[in-house]
This record gives sequence, structure tokens and C-alpha cells, in this order.
Amino acid sequence: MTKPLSRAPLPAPPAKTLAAAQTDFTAEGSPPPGKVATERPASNGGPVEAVDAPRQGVKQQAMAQALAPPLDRLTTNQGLLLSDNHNSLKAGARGPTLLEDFILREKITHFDHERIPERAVHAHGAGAHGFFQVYESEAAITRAGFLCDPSVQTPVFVRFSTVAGSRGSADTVRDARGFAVKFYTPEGNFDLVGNNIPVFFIQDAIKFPDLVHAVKPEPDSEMPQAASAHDTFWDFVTLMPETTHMLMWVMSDRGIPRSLRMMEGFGVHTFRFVNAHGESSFVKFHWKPRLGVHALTWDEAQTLAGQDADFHRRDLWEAIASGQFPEWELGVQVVPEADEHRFAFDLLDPTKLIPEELVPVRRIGRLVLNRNPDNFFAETEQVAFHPGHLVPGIDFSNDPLLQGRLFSYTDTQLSRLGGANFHELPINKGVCPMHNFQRDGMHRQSIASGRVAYEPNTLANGEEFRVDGRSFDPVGPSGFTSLPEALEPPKVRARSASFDEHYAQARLFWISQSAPEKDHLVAAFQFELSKLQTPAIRQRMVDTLAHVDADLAQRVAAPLGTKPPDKAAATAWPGFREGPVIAGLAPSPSLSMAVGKSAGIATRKVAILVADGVNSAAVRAVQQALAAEGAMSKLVGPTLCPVRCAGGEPLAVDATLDNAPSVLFDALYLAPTEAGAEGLAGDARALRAVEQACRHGKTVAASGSGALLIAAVGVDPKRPGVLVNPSDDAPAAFTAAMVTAMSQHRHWGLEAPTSRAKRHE
Ligand code: HDE
Repeated sequence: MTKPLSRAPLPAPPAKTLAAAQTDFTAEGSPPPGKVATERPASNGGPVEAVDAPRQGVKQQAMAQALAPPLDRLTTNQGLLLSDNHNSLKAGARGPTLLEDFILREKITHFDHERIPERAVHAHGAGAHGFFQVYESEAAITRAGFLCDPSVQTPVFVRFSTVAGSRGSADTVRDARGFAVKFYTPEGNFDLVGNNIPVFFIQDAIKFPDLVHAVKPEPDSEMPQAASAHDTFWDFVTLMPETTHMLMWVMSDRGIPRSLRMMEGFGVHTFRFVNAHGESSFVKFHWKPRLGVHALTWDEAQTLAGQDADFHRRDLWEAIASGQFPEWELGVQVVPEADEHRFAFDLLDPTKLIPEELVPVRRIGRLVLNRNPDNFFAETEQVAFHPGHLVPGIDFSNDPLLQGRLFSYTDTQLSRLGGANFHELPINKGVCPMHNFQRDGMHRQSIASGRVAYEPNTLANGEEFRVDGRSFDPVGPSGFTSLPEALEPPKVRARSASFDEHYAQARLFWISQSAPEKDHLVAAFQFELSKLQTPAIRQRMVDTLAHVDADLAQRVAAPLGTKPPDKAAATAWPGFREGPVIAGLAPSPSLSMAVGKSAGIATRKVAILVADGVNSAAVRAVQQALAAEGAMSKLVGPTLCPVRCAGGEPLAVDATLDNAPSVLFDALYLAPTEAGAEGLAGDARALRAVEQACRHGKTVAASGSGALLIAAVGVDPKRPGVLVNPSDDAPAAFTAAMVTAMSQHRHWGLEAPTSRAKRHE
């Protein structure tokens, strides 16, 4: 049953937490009974921040055990009390430092080794804790315990990421976003390691290193950082027509999300559900954000990369810290085994999605992120996901991309996290008992007692202990078993002909976009291709686009100086594979971000521009109206000094026109100032804020003299998204209109018609 997205604030502590669903955690070091940590301890040396959620549930309690104690003194790593942390040991106060200074050496050596290799891909990210709860039992299709008991809240850790950039790169670059969820279930950890785009560039894992080498900075110059707009990427993708569908998504507004909280997530591959009777079905996973799906404009994204390179991470952190917990619903598209071959594409092909019109997405539960990490490195950096972390009831398919991932993820942790024991790191540890005879290795934490480290054995407890699959009971709780599946010989290094069609879903995506989305997509292709040094690559791309849609190809090509797009030329490349031409596609509304998706203005950010002489009653009225809808506002003034209100009293400001440009906000309110007060109309910084907000299609509202700013930047006060109240107040009808305008996210009519996409239409 589909549940509505809007619902009451977070419920109180879970009806039944995993602690209740589970018995033995002593091996995992859970706190003694009655010692549940409910507060965030002081971080060493730092101020205590607001507690964003109590440490509910067994995972949070276990993590609390690993927290460093509060700081009241300094010691060496061995516990030796230090008396001086400012001076090294020297031969005379002005003499050389002595080698015997073991305190200096320990400190410097540790510092020298603080860094670990960043992830080969998805290096830049942000994480948060939360929980997942299924609405109703899904036992009919899966035996996964956490999907069968609606009373259980399963702890999760989620890491969002960009793909191409280095760890310190900017948040708002054009890229796919990783959306990786670790569910700590009583049956083991389940990782759903997905992206914010439902398809991928390539069909076979063996091409992944080539793809990544092509998109990463070019190896001679190490440029450009976190950007696909360079020759090697487009050289590769234009020689690999299977990338076309994913290119459409990445060049669309999906590649520049407004917020991590406002993007969808997808498992991408086809997985399997298996129920307690051993019956299997295919499943595609979706995450649907409660706040709707929204994007930045490209100009905004580029500006933000300089103004606040941590724009997405800060947004996530602040939302959680302020109690506005991000929320998604888990959706599933379930395809019965018997329907495997009923589609025009192959279910195992990761460059294809199942249109929601063919198989509806059923929403089965919700994910809530309610606690920021205590320590970025220990949690967000050390978390290790793997598509092969499964629980009974969920299995993978033969998708050849997924099959390669099953090898890659454990392997990469060996170099990233320094050995085979990364599963013992607090963030990676499951909440269920873990027993096996894997032993030793670098940094082993747990102490395995006894002389038996093998199976089968009789010496452990005097009886034969054997786990050889013979006791398998398909209906009982006998652990994970791979789905028995008949495979087709012969062994062959080849690709199925059912993977050969590359353009129909790219075309489906194009015809499903709204007009502004199409404009943005065209502009993105133009921008990226215009950056190339090799004209032949540009030509190959427009020739490829001719297979998607003639209009798209012509619009992209128009300002690039290429020859007209030529379908036949693309067909002549050796990499072209002739698939069936699929005609008669009908648009799929769910592929557009624009259609009927308003989710109100909760958590949206508004800058209220104030200056001396401001009418504080109008400011208060706007603040209250926004707060009533769950939006946030900040007073932005000329300096950090309080402004003087019309009545003479001081009004504190939160930020300045220098440190809080309009790109950080979703809307502006230009507060009125009393007659005679100078206001902001002569302040170039304020004019820039208004001009930028209008150019980015944001709601800009003004009362009284505030409207002078709108006039000064030459924007028609009657255009959609611009609201002017002639008097010095902010009456209810005006604030209500402001809320309605903001709920549209953006007013495309206001967005500057300066892109090449429009000029060449
Ligand atoms: Fe990944 N991917 N990937 N990937 N991937 C990694 O694993 C890989 C693919 C995804 O927040 C790496 O631990 C191969 C698709 C996310 O820690 C690495 C192939 C999708 C994350 C790796 C793919 C993803 C990764 C690097 C093709 C969407 C970040 C660090 C066969 C469904 C997880 C690491 C986090 C990370 C390999 C393709 C999503 C190198 C070989 C398709 C969200 O193992």
C-alpha cells in the first residue's frame, strides 16, 4: 500500500528497537543494562553541540562505546601524563632537538600517518545516521527480517558522494551522486549501494577502470578536478554508445541537485527478493525524497563551488542538527520471475530502467536521517559499503556490472582501510553476533579464545560442529543460500545481443522532460562539449545524439561549429552496435523533475535583507509566516553590526551581504526601510544579490522601499516569482503569496534567457 509522504513529525522512540528484537550483544561490547548513552559527550576540546537525537537503538549504543573520553588532561598514546605540550626536548633552550624526545616523535609520527588513501571513486562525501522502518510486512516477497516486521526500526548509516572529484572537491559539481545505505539488521548488514541516477554508463564491469580513468582528471596535468568537461571523458563515451542514456541523465538537472535531501536514490541494478518458500522475484530499489526532487541552475552550481564548496554537506548537517530530519521512502518495482523477458530491454542491462508506467513503484517503508556523525573520519570516511553485503531474502542478479562490483568493494577496502579487518571498525560492525574462523591480520581487534580455529571440529565443545549446507531447510532460518539457478553453457567472453539497443531510453528521457529541463540539458551538453580541445570528439557526440532525437542533436550542435549531426556517421564507428529501433515511445512523467512535484517550503532558506531604518514588524511577520511552514530565514545586513529599526531599537543580523550571497538561499525578502533611510538600493552587494536571485529564478519579495532594489536591477515587478507589496508592512495575503511562490522551487520564466540553449532555439 502506498503511504502518503506528508506525515506528522518523527515519532517518539521506536515501539520496538532492535535491542528488543535481539538478545546477545555482549560480544559486540554493548553497554551494560541501564547505561544507555542519551547525550552527545563533549568532543575533545570543542564546544558541546546541540544533541540532534538521542542515541536510540543498539547500533548507536555500540558506537557510543568507541567514543573518546572527554578531555581533561593530555597523555601519550600509552597514557603517560604530559606536562608540556608546547616545547620539544632540546640540548639547551636554543639548541637542537634531541632524538630521545619520544613524546615529540610519537606525536609527529602519528600526524605523519593521519591520511589514508581516498576512495578510488566517490571520494568526496557526507554521512548521517538514522533508521529505516517498513510500513507493512513484505513477507510475501522477501524473507529479509527487517522488511517483514513493521514494528522494528533498523539503524542505518547513509553516505552520499560525488563520483569523480577528490576528497576535498566542491559539492555542487555536475556529476552523479552516490547514495549508499548500510542497514544494521539482526541478520547481518545489508548495503544498498546506489546512485541518484537509475542507470549507469557501462554494461560490463570490465569497462569500469576505463570509464573512471577517462572521467578523472587527465593523468599528465591532473586537470580538471571533479569535472567531466574534458577530452578524455568525451573521447571515451563517444566511442561507447551504451553510455548515451546515462549521459542524458548526468547532463540533465539531476547532475546538479539542490540538496542531498532533495534527490532520488536508485539501486540501479536488478536485484532479487526471495521469500521463505524460496520463491524469487526481480526487484529494482528506489528512494523517494519527502521534500521532492529539485536542482540548482548551472550558474548557481558553479558560483556555489566557490562561495561554499561544502554547500550540500552543510545543508545536510544543518538540517539534521536543527531537527529537520531528511526523509525518503523506499520504493520497489517488483517483477515476477515469469515476466523476466517481457520487456523491450534486458532486465540485466544496467543502462536501462523500468519505466514506472510499466511497473509502478510501490512505497514500502521510510528512511529518516536523525543524527550527524561524531567524527567524519571514523564514520563517514571509514564506512565500507559493498553490494555483496546481503541478508537472507535479498540476492543479486546476473547483471554483469553488478557481478564485477561484488569483487571490487572488499578489494578496494584492503588498500583504503589497511587490511582485512575493516569490518571491525565501529561504523562497519554489525549489530548481530559474528562468528567464524577467519583469524589475525593487521589491526585485529577481537580476541578469539581457545585452540579451535577451523571447521568441522569436535574440540570446541565436545560435539561435532559442521556447517556444510546439508542441513539446509529452505523454509527455516538456515542462513543465506544463493538462489539455485540454471545457467546456460558455454563459458564465453561475450555480451548478450539483448544489450545492444542504446538509444530508446535516452529518447524516452528526452521526450519526458519539461521545456526548461530540455533547455538545461541542451545547455549542459553545449558547455561540456565546448570545453573540448579535439573537434572530432564534439562531432562524434552530436552524431550520437542524432540517434536519440534530431531536434536535440541540432540544438546541441548549433553553437559548437560542428558539421550537422549525422546519424549515418555514428553507425559507421566500430563500437556501434545495431539494436532494434524502438518506435512509438510515450513520455514517462516520472522521469521529469518538474511535473507536479511541489512538496511545500519546509527547510527552505530565505535571506531577509535589512538595513538601518528597517520596519521590524514587517520582518517579524515574514519570519513568522516562513517558520509556520517549516522554512528558515536569516537576517542579512550590510555588516555584522545590528541595524537600527524604524523605532530606534537595534536588530541583530545573522550574516552580511559579503558572507551570505543569494546563491546560499532559496528566496529573498527585501525588507522596507522608513522614509528617508537610505536602505540597500545604493549597495552594489544587495543589487547583486537581487540580480542573481532573479537570474536563478528564485522568489524575490519586497515591501515598500525594498522594491527599489527590484527596480534598480531592471526586473519587471510583475514577472512570476517577483512579489511586491507597496506598503511598508507584510500582510497575511502577501506572506501567503510568498509561501506559494516559493513552493514552486523556482520560476523558470525568471531564469535568465541568456543560455546558448535558448538563443539558438
Ligand atoms: Fe561503485 N565503487 N563501482 N558503483 N560505488 C566504489 O568502493 C565499482 C557502481 C557506488 O559511500 C568503490 O568502497 C565498480 C554503480 C557508491 O563509500 C569501488 C563498478 C553504482 C560508492 C567501486 C562500480 C556504484 C561506490 C570505491 C562497476 C551505483 C561509494 C570505494 C562494475 C549503483 C560508497 C569503495 C561509499 C564506491 C567499484 C559501479 C555506486 C572502487 C568496479 C553502478 C555509491 O570499489
